[in-house]
Amino acid sequence: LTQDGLKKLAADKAVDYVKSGMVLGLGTGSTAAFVVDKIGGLLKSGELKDIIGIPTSKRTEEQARSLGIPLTTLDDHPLLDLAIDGADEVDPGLNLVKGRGGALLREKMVEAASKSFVVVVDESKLVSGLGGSKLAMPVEVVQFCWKYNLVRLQDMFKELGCEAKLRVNADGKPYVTDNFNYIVDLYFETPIKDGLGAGKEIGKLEGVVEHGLFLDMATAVIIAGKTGVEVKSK
Ligand code: DER
Repeated sequence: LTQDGLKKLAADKAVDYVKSGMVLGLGTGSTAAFVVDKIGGLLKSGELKDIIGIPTSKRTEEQARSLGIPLTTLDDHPLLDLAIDGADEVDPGLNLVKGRGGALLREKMVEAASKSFVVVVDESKLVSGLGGSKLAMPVEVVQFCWKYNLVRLQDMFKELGCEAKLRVNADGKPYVTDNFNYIVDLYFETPIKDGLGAGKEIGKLEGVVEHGLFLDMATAVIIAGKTGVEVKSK
């Protein structure tokens, strides 16, 4: 099975948790896109009814709209039944790194407002410690003096061999999130030991809007691997 095949397998399993009448958080990224596709199909076939979705990004909103999934917002539905989304890293305690797709702020707002939050990943996302993939741990920062905050973030984690980079588009211009902010990506040599502490410290920095550590938020993680699909829950 290709990685996409595994993502689709995890996505299909997650949709079993969706019941008619639910208010759903719709995730962002390639795995979440399979979930949104499947929900659209079940609504069309009538197997699912009375679903209303809250998208976690403009691109998920567009995908959901094109599938005819009725949409709402946190303003009108501050409590959701279930959110389903992908992740970039999953540690043994089901803590996550998310945000490489740039949607971390809206994802965290929606997923924190959901009674259940089911994560869908292929086995390549499993890590022993957060930051362990040596890939980006994103932090959303205001555009104003973004460099000042990039330096403060890099210094904060210098013992972990952290390197901070402003996320840019292919044309070299800064990536701008749906919320008109920038993203500073943190790359760690050594994984983060105390995720809770790290999250708290990052959150204290004035001008930092949100970070990609989703700690103690997932209620279940669906992992698709060579040997099949496994569900890990809290
Ligand atoms: O950016 C995000 O948070 C995405 O959900 C990401 O974590 C997973 O994206 P993928 O399913 O395309 O790997």
